[in-house]
This record gives sequence, C-alpha cells and structure tokens, in this order.
Amino acid sequence: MLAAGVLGISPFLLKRVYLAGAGAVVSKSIGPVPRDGNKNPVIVGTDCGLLNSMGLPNPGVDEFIKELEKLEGSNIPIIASIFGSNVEEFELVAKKITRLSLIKAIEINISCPHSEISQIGQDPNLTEMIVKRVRDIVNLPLFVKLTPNVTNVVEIGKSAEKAGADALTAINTVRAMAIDVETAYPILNNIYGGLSGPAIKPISIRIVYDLYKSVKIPIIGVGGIKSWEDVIEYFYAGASAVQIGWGFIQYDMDIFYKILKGLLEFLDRKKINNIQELTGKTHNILSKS
Ligand code: RRO
Repeated sequence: MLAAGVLGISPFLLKRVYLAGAGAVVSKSIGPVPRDGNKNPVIVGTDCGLLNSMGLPNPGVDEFIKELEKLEGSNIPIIASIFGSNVEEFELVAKKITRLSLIKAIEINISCPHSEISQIGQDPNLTEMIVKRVRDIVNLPLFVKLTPNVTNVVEIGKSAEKAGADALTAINTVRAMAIDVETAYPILNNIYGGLSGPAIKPISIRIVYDLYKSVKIPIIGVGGIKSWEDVIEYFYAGASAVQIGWGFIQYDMDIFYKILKGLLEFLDRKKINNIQELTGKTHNILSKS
C-alpha cells in the first residue's frame, strides 16, 4: 500500500499509484475542517531519512469526499486516514467518509508525532476509547496507526485490539529535530518533526516483532521500505502487509513494480505459494531452536 500522507488527496494521483502496482492507497489524514498545516519549512532531508512537520494539512472531510467522488465507479481500493482533536470529531469524519463506496478501510491516525493527536496514541485508555467509538460507527475494516514515541507500544496495540481494531499499522514517524549550523535555529519552523526513512526501519521491525507476540490481529509494517528484501524482513518480523511512504518519495512510482517483481522471484525461488506463509517466520524459527 501507499502509506498515508504521501500524496495528498488528488484522486488522479491516487489512481496512478494504484495503476503503478500498489495494492491499495492510503489518503492524507483527513480531519473535520480544512487546515493549512504548519508554516514553512515543513520538510528537511537528513543523512538518514526525511524529517517533516507538515502539521496535518488537509481540505477537510467534505472537500475530500467531493474530490474522491470523481473516482466513484472505479475499482481503486482507497483507505481513508482520519483524525480529530476529540472523539466527536473522529466520529463525524468516520461517519461522513464511510458513505463513499470507494473507501474500503479506515486508518485512525492517533500518532502524528508533532501534533496534539499523538497524546491519544501515547495513552492506552484514550486509544481504547477513541477506537471503540469509531468502531461503533464503522463497518469497514479499521486500522489503527501506532506511534513509536512511547515506552510500551505493545500496551497501546493491545488497547486498540481490545477496542475492536482489525489491524495495527506500525509505525508513524519518530519524533526528531534538526538544527541549522550557521544560525543555530531549528530548521523546521515547528522545531520538532517526524523522521521517516532508513533510520526508522530497524525501530519499526522491532515494534512489529514485539506486537506480533502479543496481538492476534494483523500488523501492517511501515517505515523505510525501499526494496523487496525490506518487505520480506517485515513479514518475518510479523507483518501481513506493508506500506511504502518514504521510499515512494525518494525513488518513484516504479518502486511498487520493482518490489513486486523481486518478491515474486523470491517466492518462486523458495517455492512459496503465498507470501502470508512468511508472516512471523522469525518467531517460528526461534520457538523451535
Ligand atoms: O501532517 C503531518 O505533519 C504528519 C502526520 Br498527520 C503524521 O501522521 N505523521 C507525520 O510524520 N506527519
């Protein structure tokens, strides 16, 4: 899947990504009303990935629906990433968005590392309450995107599962910062941002691995994927699917086909019929040794 946030909400760009080989595309996180996001600079490259502090820019749920209606009738599986600043806003956005037949799943964003919503994803009780309330009004598959910026991510994952989540997306970006050498000012106007890319892949692999031991629902791995080998690693750790965000920005649309091709060659070479056979393989090996 294309990860949330990468391509905004342009219906035709989302369609291009799907045609380029993504199994599904996740939208930019959508809230109840239009929001400009943070002041520039909101993005900075680092030696080991991208630091962003976009600040949840989005056109609001009503405009999002109008845009996406342009794709109604096509068969593109779109997953709507949603957020709100309180439970009523989450409910409102979820209610409106699920009226679109194009939306095949909802991903709840409680984990943006430089906004207030991260407070939800850092608290097991708030996580459980929000997920339960959205669960009550959403019949579609419900994913919950987790933050790595906590001491015990498994506790948060278990709260989401208890509240009725169908899958966990691990992970959102890692809270981080960069400083300009000449001026000593933080580079991002917001001071803090979220790091994505190669630096966070081993963190995400560890989190997927730990979650797999403690939850029964599927895990969607995300963070730093650029090759088919990265995808296999996520599956071995316990993922049942993956999302690509940074890799898509860093390379181009080809990344989906290149990864699919590499995966198919690997599965053929290993005589594996279904990639799901690889989910949690490292756990199986360790339990036997
Ligand atoms: O918009 C953002 O600044 C943003 C979001 Br909503 C998120 O979930 N993760 C991130 O790194 N940036």
